[in-house]
Amino acid sequence: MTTHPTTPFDGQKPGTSGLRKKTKVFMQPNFLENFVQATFDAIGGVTGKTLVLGGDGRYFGDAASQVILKMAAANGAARVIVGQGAWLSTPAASNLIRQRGADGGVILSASHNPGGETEDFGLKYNMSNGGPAPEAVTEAIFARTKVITEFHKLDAPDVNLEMVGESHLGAMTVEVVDPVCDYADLMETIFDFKALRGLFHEGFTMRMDSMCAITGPYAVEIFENRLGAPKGTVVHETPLPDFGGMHPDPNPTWAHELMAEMMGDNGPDFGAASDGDGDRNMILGRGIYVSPSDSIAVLAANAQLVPGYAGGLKGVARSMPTSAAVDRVAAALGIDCYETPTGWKFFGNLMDAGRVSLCGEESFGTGSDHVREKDGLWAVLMWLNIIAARGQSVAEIMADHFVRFGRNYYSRHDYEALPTEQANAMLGDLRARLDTLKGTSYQGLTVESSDEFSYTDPVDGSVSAQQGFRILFEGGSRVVLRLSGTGTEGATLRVYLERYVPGPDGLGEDPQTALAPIIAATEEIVGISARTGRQGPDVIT
Ligand code: VG1
Ligand code: CO
Repeated sequence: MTTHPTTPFDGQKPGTSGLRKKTKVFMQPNFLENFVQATFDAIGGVTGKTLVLGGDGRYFGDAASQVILKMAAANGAARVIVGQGAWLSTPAASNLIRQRGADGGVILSASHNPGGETEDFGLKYNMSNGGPAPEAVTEAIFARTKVITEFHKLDAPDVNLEMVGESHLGAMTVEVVDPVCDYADLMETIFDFKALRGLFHEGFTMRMDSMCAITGPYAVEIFENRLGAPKGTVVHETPLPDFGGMHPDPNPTWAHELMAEMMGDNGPDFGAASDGDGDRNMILGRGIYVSPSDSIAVLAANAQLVPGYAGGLKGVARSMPTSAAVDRVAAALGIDCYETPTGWKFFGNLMDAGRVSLCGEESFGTGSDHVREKDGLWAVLMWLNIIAARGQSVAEIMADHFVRFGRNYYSRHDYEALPTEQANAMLGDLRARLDTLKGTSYQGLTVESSDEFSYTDPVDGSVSAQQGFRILFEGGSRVVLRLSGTGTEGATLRVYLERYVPGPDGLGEDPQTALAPIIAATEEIVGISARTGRQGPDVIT
């Protein structure tokens, strides 16, 4: 018997990046099975198809992999390529799908959300281009979860995923592969590994904090084994089911150990951290933090120094809440710059159509068309390659960049786990008043325009509405507000603040100070503290 009756679960709606729930929700009988079957059904079945499977090593990933393998077999899949130990970073999974010409892939991760039995789990389906399923597909999956009556699962013993090699599950081949090798090889085709080896040989120092998540094995292989950085360059390098209790979100709040080392006396030349599934990155120099919105701008401005982009960039794209720093670089380079909704799934069409080479999000996500996911270690290697080519420190590169392009002071304020109704009411009120804001002034700032962002994909014409509120002030400052689509508790309000200073004066301020008038104006307009009773944000990046 491979067909099992089931009944729908509420709330299996994929968010910004797949379905994320408390691990115990996923562990309920049939919850995972329903979602996987709905996914298979929504993509037209998996008969005869090849899939890639892997995840970030978090709790329940191995058990979930066994379920998915048995379901793929019962649904007629021809082959599933699995990372050894059910491990694959998100960018490595994207690469494997593309390299092996697979029909799609299942990534088991809740990314930057903590892991463990009492924390979060997640599942995401990627398409044959290696990128996250677009909205039309995630909506079809959700629709299917609401009417599901049965799923298919083979009754068979677990597959050994600890050893590289092939085995069979019914008529399906299970191919266990080294999760690191192909990805590391891909990096060698993009970057000047010889120059990077030279950099470390000359005594350049680096700290890479893998936060007990999936990038550890990749970072050790690339930086220590292939590039010759000293042992110990990578810390928290062993992926653990609960990430060792760390919150694998590479930002100053959660990567505080690394921050302390980089800001302290005698810190390394360069520092970086990555998230649970390896698609995010934080970049630091000795004594300096690089805002992710600035990072994508610097990478775009210097990309031609990197072998993989020596021919120039096709174009760039950023998510709407990301600062306009990269727009200025694109204008200087004479290339297109696209503005998309939050979430990497919106970049895929632009990359497939050959319109953009680099993409970035303010949330520590940068990547390029080498895969169809954002890629944390790729960003680290981009920075290293640029440092090697320019022979300058991170601080020097940043200072040069601001002098040349001006500075987009930027910060994101997160209010986590707000009561959902309260957050919805607050933004609902803002929506109702949005048209009346134009011309009104707050803290000396006059509203130039305000709207709710709606995106029309320039490649396939699909429309994604209600993607965040934008309030633009005269002089180029702005605030953006939206609710997170990756949280698992209540509602998380994200407030994105930006102010442009052309220079040459005023380029060295503290961002929170530079943004203080916009923060105060936002409070006057939206009343976040007044309505939620919160004194301030939970996380500032
Ligand atoms: C957040 C970020 C978004 C990112 C998404 C997935 O989404 O803001 O930029 O693409 O996480 O990243 P939200 O809806 O919570 O704001 V990952 O590394 O968690 O897959
Ligand atoms: Co991630």
